[in-house]
Amino acid sequence: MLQEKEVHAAEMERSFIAIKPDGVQRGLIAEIISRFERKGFKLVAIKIVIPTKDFAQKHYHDLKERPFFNGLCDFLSSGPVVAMVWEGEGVIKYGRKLIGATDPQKSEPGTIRGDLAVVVGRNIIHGSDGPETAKDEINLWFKPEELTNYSSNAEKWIYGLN
Ligand code: IDP
Ligand code: MG
Repeated sequence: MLQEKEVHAAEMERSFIAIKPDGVQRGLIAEIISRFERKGFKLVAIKIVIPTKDFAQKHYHDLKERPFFNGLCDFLSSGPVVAMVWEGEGVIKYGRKLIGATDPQKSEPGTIRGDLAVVVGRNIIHGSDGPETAKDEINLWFKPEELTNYSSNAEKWIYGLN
């Protein structure tokens, strides 16, 4: 029989979150990380990279038919990106809530894009939109050995575990 803590660990979900080149250049790394951290999500991988255009095209492959695809991939590969994996209950769906709507004009105040961005082409952050894309994106950006597994002391207070 699994202990409560083991059940909890097995239920933990992971999302790929990236601060795009505009967020990095505007000095918003700490602000964005802080919002995920204060919520109670756990950072399990992080690195700063300048993706190639080919890599950006892989990341956004679902959008290759869209008219903005080329500009989007040029933009993502134009400078450093902070690539992260965040872990926590419901982190994929709730991470998207923290981020806000794709178009910052439609993002609610209080969200990252609502508070910190103005136009859709420079919306500062990426977040996985579902469990399958989260898995694919984590595998694209990170090697398995770059992902950490650890428990934090805060977890028992965040989740109410004994
Ligand atoms: P998401 O980032 O909220 O998941 P997607 O529809 O997956 O939104 O689009 C990926 C990225 O493509 C957006 O974050 C935004 O940077 C860019 N994008 C989406 N729609 C447009 C558009 O109409 N014009 C320019 N860029 C766009
Ligand atoms: Mg998307």
